[in-house]
Amino acid sequence: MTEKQIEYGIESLSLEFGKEVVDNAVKAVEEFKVEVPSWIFGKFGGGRFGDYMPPGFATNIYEKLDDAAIVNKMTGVSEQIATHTLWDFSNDGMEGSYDIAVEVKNAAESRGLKLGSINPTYFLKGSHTGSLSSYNEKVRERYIEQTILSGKIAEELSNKLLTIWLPDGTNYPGQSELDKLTQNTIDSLKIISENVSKSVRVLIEYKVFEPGTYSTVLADWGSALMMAQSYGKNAGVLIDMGHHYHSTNIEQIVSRLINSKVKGGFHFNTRYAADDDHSVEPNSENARVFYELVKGDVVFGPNKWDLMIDQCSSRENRIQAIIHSIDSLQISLARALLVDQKKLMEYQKEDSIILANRFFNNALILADVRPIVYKARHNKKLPIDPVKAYVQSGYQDKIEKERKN
Ligand code: LRH
Ligand code: MN
Repeated sequence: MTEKQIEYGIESLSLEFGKEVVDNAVKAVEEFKVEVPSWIFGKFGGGRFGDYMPPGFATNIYEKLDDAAIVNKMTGVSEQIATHTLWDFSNDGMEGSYDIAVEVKNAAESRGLKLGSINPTYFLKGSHTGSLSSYNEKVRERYIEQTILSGKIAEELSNKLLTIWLPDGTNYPGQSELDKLTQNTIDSLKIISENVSKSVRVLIEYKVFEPGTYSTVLADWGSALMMAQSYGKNAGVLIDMGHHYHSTNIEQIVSRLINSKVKGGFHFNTRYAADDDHSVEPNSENARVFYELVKGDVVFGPNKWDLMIDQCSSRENRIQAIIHSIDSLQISLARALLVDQKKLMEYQKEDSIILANRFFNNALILADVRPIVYKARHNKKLPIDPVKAYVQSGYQDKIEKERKN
């Protein structure tokens, strides 16, 4: 889109939605930040179809930081990077190391990045009987230790955010007592909360199934909220877009948590089948989610939610995929900011259902907000189309030559 087209687009949107509303949306897109995961750039679990990796993938945390740095250079919004303790701060995938975390923090900062959420790793070797819920006391102790270390890293080396996702669950009825798994988890989290600084925010992530099939200890927002409340005031709930049954109204979960002033966070991605972790799509569901985040005033400011991307799908070019996700989130934010909430409320009060729905979708689905996103980038002297700019940057050729993989 040329500068002229962007100006025409802004003018047309201003005529329809109001100049102040559009200017405010441009400003919001300029200020928007989102965290990217280290694990999108490198090798992760193979699966039934072998472990194909696109050429040039990162082979260690330092190459992952190089890739995150080019994403931040192209988008200007992703200086914060999420890490996984046994993937990024460990030599053997069994024990996390504070000293390695210090090295990684320094390496991140030398690339204009900073450490974000710290994810203890509860799903590598030794987690087959579960982690914080395991019947095996030794196993629970090991994961409690790793979580306390991760809490120390979050407190002293990153943005004081610890995000906990447990793969814990069962595959057969009778395999484990369901209440015992819940109580073991509550007891483990209690020990953790007594040994991790209260200055550290803790977000509990739920997932409806996988790897557990018959049961999952943290299967829905309710079970995550229960654990957060038993952990303490500095805990909340982390919503991953791919962790729900189809037809689950995710934006309603967001509105409930905001309404109850529960601390929250997001792992954005897209799924078509199950927990696919694909690149974020600029679809109507994400626009409706951002409408609740904007209306709840948790995108910016003191009650800000922690907004992160969590994707790791195998076939596509990873760096293009994460830049595409950032673009889709900026588009979803701009759409949500075009909704005139006062006018919408008028339709709702007069019970004009279709008029309200059409008015809502006019902003969230039909409005072409690309001029708003492009103008924000232009104002920050950033590439108008960061995916295309990345392709033209020559970085991909460079890493494919250097990394020979
Ligand atoms: C679990 C999950 C969790 C991460 C992992 C990489 O499916 O969403 O957030 O720890 O992916
Ligand atoms: Mn996730």
